Amino acid sequence: MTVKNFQTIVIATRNSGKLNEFKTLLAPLKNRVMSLRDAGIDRDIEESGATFAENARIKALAYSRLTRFPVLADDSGLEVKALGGRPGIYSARYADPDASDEDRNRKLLEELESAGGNRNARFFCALALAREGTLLLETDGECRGIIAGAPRGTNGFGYDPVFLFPKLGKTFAELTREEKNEHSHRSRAIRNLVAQLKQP
Ligand code: ITT
Repeated sequence: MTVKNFQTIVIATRNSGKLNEFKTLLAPLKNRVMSLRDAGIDRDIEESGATFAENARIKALAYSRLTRFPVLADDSGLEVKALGGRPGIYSARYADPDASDEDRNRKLLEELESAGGNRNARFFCALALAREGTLLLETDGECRGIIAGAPRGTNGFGYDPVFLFPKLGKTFAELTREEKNEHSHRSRAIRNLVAQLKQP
């Protein structure tokens, strides 16, 4: 199986920040990248798994039963050491359902302030590729960093303003799109996926 077998890939996410990153990261493959909306899918799938990998698999398999195109799903999030790995798989659901990214970042900084201790963290991304109810591939990628004292930067999405990437001395929200796409958990997971797709 090679990536050339897939003229079109549906990206199973409703998160526009993720979708934009996938479009850029998958551009070199020259496959057509469709969103769920492009594919006419409006159902939401419950993320009932206990790990990032399980949730990615659940989303990829469920959405792949609703289209004839292969489906790539991402489950990702931020794990903070001093918070015992939280928010982790609950990163999107940390704080109230109608909370904004800013609200979640504020809550994280406050919680970390009271927890004290070290501010080490990592972003993790699990990917699953499925076609018509069959799982084809799974990969993951991580990026280690430190939670900043206060939000910085306006690029990216989600927890990017509070995630300091020590190698560049900037938060992910201060990186250009190209810089984030070179180092992020998602780009590492995609590189792993492409490498597996290229295997004979
Ligand atoms: P889909 O399930 O539709 O893909 P979602 O936003 O609910 O969208 P997840 O359940 O995987 O996706 O939650 C991931 C959350 O983790 C996301 O909402 C962000 O808050 C955070 N996150 C993941 N990747 C991130 C990144 O690259 N930068 C900043 N925050 C990120």
